[in-house]
Amino acid sequence: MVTIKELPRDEYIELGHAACAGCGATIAIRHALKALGGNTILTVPACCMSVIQGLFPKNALHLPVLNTAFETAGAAASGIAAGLKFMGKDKDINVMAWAGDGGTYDIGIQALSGAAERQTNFIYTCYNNESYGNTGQQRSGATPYGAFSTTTPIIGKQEHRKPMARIMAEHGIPYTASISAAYPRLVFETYSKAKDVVGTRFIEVHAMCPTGWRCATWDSVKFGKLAVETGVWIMWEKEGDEWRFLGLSKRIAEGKIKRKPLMDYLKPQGRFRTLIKDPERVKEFERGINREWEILKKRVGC
Ligand SMILES: Cc1ncc(C[n+]2csc(CCOP(=O)(O)OP(=O)(O)O)c2C)c(N)n1
Ligand code: SF4
Repeated sequence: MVTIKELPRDEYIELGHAACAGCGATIAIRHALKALGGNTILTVPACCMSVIQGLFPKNALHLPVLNTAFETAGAAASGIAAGLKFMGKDKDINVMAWAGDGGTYDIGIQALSGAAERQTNFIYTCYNNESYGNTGQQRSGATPYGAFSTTTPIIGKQEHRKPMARIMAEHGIPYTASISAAYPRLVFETYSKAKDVVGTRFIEVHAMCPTGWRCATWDSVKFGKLAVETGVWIMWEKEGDEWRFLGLSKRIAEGKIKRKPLMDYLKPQGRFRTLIKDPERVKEFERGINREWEILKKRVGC
């Protein structure tokens, strides 16, 4: 694993961006861009990242950015990739779509799935803060079972989240990863690897969002890590036909460490305030997580 000292000093997102304190998406893009470098064109659909960039004419990103409509990240990135190919520049310039979970799991899945099926040459990042953050924390297909949002019943979401990264892996694309912004060195390594792959690459980054998760900004990284330590968020990659667990999730899968108690993660977050009062619903939350572990273990072959 790369050491902190070995990380490139180049910064492509400047201080003074407009994210909330403790925003995981910002940690993730900082380290993803350190890996991809300056020869990168970004496309960003409507989401927190459209705001994080700053207000025109200022921009915290040192890269060309095509800000686009909510549902179009996959289509916009396909257009940029086609243009670069026509100009013979597709080998020198990375194309990356950077979209939220609403723009990926829900409204953007059609354009993304089409682009993946065509094996379009680009990286698609879904930074998953588990709600529609930019418009005030509405529920998305990524919001966990039992979490409160402004469009769920007071007792929280009634459905389990969609396994988006697994759905993308099953498209047969050459690279898929599920990682967390709480581990920036792994973010850097994942994008360094994805950079050299040709074709559609899908990376989902679990992105801590203290505003939506209703937790302390200074504990943001702690909660990102707790999601992995309790097994709620699973880190893995699929390279070619090979599935692998990553980081701490690998050690959990191999039985080298035990998952921390689920309540360590749920209890301090305001969005789970009503869920934790109902033991049956906590069990249902856990059932959903265990189901995903079992499916992934079969894919990995352990
Ligand atoms: C067609 C359409 N519907 C609704 C909106 C309003 N809108 C802008 S950003 C956003 C939420 C984006 O959520 P997500 O993709 O999860 O990213 P986040 O804001 O959480 O970063 C919505 C609903 C829009 N721009 N276009
Ligand atoms: S609402 Fe969440 S994802 Fe959006 S800028 Fe704030 S912390 Fe980041």
